[in-house]
Amino acid sequence: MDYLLNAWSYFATNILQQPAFMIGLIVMLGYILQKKPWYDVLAGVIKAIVGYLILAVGSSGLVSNFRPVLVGLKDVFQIDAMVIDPYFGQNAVTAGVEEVFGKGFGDAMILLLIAFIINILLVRFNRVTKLRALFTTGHVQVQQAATAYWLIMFALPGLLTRHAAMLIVMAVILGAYWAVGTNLLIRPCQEVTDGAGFTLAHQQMFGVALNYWLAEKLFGKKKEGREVKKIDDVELPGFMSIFNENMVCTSILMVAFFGAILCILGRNYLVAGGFLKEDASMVFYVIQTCLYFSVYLAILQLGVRTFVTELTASFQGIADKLLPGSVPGVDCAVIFGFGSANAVPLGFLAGFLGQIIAIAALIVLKSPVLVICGFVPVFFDNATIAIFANEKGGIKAALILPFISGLCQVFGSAIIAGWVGMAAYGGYLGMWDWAVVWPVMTALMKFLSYAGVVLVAAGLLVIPQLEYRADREGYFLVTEDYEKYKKLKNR
Ligand code: ASC
Repeated sequence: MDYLLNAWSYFATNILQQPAFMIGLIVMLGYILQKKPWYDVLAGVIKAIVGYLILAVGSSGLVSNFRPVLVGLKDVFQIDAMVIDPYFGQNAVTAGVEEVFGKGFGDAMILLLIAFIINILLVRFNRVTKLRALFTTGHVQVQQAATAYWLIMFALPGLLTRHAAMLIVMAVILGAYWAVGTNLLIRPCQEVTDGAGFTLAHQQMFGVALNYWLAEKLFGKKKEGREVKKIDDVELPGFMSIFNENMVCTSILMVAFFGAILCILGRNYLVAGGFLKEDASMVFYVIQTCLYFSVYLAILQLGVRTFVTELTASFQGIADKLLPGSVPGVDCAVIFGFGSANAVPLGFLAGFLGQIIAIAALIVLKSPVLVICGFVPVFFDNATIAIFANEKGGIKAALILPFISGLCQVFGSAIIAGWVGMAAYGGYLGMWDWAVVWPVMTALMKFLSYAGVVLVAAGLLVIPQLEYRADREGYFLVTEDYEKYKKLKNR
């Protein structure tokens, strides 16, 4: 038994939680199942791992460059607030779970394993479950397992003494959330990428699905046949046309907006915090810091290009032999390599504005829980939502929907983290699904107890059934043969 546990823990820490190696393993398995020669397998695995590591350099560069700036607002204005950010959320769980529930953090990792197995089983039996996607984004799974662990213990205190039952309930809910959320985004991803063959496995899956639908309903093609104006259709006149180029647009917007925040933080703060050298020029520091945004974004997109083709080509082996009709779910940043590149900075800034207004409202209303924007929700959620919203509803949707999402992230997180007691430990996950969907699920379980658990699990699992019923012909075709699917839909 010990031997098995050690092997599992080695696999979990080094592969399952490290998306680069997880993707490498999937590519290896996929190509071996396709009986490719060993050197093709090796080359594919290397490109997949290196590509993913490049993506990670881009995304963690963005986070480490901008997170201190946002968190600094808390110090400068001396507000006692929690930060909405997955890493702060995870720290809060590690710091508080023992004190609040008398339980260690170790179980959260066993939860991760069981939930992952449930995801695989749900996809294996997809003719019944109608679920087609595997969640592969390990670092996000760790953060989610930790938060779900807290939320469900809070909702069902009766389970605290029944260890096995507790883990099973948690794993069923989390595994169903992974399988249903990734599945919801299969068609939107196929449409935005023109059939690249992946879906997103991240923290705003329900948020993207809802906003994609809203974008079409509220901003989509009108009956009169008026075309939707997408971001790339906007022809800017005169000097403004430089904004049509993504790198220029991103850089100018960031210097204007983040530059303003850096100036509000002030030279003294930046020097004391070790960000700026005593004798360095503030002007050039601000310009350089803001331009790094474009740098990391470019790196991130290079990473996406490097690994996505390997992943989706090799996954065919898994879809043919092990999990028929399935697709891999990947990090939301992968979508930044598709759709309109300018949706990324625009969605981010619109969401940021929404968050700032929501935070101001919390302060004015004297909310007992105050919130500070975390970079990860404000950027990765809202930029992703904007790409999808732009596809269906054009530029208006790409600005308005992320703005509303910013409000949801702050208000939703303040309510749930205050209620379950995580705010006291300084952080909450804060991404869209965890600010909107999980609070609703937690409330159902808290108020209805076990009936709530059944309701939540059934509510999740019925979603793919409804999707299937809405489009029996196209449902499996959209992953199995996208060109045929397009013909069927007359695109
Ligand atoms: C998250 C998280 C990150 C980012 C990254 C985006 O939720 O924990 O590090 O988003 O996955 O690429």
